[in-house]
Amino acid sequence: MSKVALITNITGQDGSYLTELLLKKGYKVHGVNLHYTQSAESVGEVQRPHNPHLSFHDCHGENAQGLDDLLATLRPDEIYNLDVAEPVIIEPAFSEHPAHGAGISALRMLEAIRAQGLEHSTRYYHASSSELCGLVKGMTINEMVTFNPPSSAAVAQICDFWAAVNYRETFGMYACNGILFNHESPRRSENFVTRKITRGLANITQGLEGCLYLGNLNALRDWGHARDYVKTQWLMLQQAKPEDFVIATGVQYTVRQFVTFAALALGIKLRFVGKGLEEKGVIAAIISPVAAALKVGDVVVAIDPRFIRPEEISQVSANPTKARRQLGWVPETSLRDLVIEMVQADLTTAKEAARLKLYG
Ligand code: GDR
Repeated sequence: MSKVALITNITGQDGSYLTELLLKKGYKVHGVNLHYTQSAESVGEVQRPHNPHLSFHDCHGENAQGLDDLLATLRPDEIYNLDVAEPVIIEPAFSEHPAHGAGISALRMLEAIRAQGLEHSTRYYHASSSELCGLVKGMTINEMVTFNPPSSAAVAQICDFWAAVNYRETFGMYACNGILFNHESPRRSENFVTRKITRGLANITQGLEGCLYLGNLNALRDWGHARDYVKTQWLMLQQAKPEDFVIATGVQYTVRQFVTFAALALGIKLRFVGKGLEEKGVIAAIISPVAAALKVGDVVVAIDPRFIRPEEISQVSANPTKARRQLGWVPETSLRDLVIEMVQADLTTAKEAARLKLYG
């Protein structure tokens, strides 16, 4: 008998990769979007509704009865709640909206599991993130960290995190949290800096944009590939007992380094000149014909203060030892390969857009 999995936010980046992983493992996968706030593109296998092992359900989190009915019908072996409050604090005015109802959906899901008498048969995964750790400056994050949420969305995520812990300890449920550090891919939304960079630079090489405007180039992040990270979500539900895990590569890079790697993947050697708001990324050499539209000395990266966050989490490093030891997980994709994959995907799109512009 195939196992049955229910995935919330199935059309997001992680939902789509997790769906592909579970389908390969022979699961029957059911998708539901509890909120419709996420703008991430619908991708991969999730775009192919004809797959007989993949079904979609329309069930808003606010409609608790709908969720109860769904669980009663499906009786899923595993639930992956990827319905996270996304902060995306680019400008302060945007920082409030993502918190709406985020914590409630975790509690509703856990309560719905109990209401259907599934608390000892259904395993529950919750997608927490390093955003919870917030402004823990100069410290390495492991599973023992004290949270310090830096945004309303992170406060909502804390509610989700403790809901899973509480139901595990109070009702003996198999519920666990993955504290995932930044994980990216060609399916990442452009609200995040990695995709903004790869798409922006790819567009620049094709003459579709002139300059990429960014915020804090010194910000440090631990970036992994989303495809690698969803494997840990599955692994967490296959253990003898439920626990929470920090998932990261353990290595940090600056935004400036990510830009440099992305430019190199497009055949451009960048040189950064100037300081603070005046810093610019200038083309020092063109080493591949991809960037033929450009010339040495062109400014392709500049700072726009609107993208500088009022409070920056810049020094949070991760310790993923527990995941390596207990889950046997190590990230398979290097940052270099992640950057190349993202750049190649965006370059293909940019070339097509440039062709349409030329002939369309
Ligand atoms: P983050 O991701 O906030 O870490 O949250 P994001 O890619 O948005 O920012 C990473 C760093 O880049 C700096 N930055 C910019 N960021 C954006 N978005 N746009 C810019 O122009 C820009 N310029 C510089 C930011 O200041 C920041 O330091 C992600 C999300 O997935 C969260 O949900 C998750 O909790 C954490 O990762 C782990």
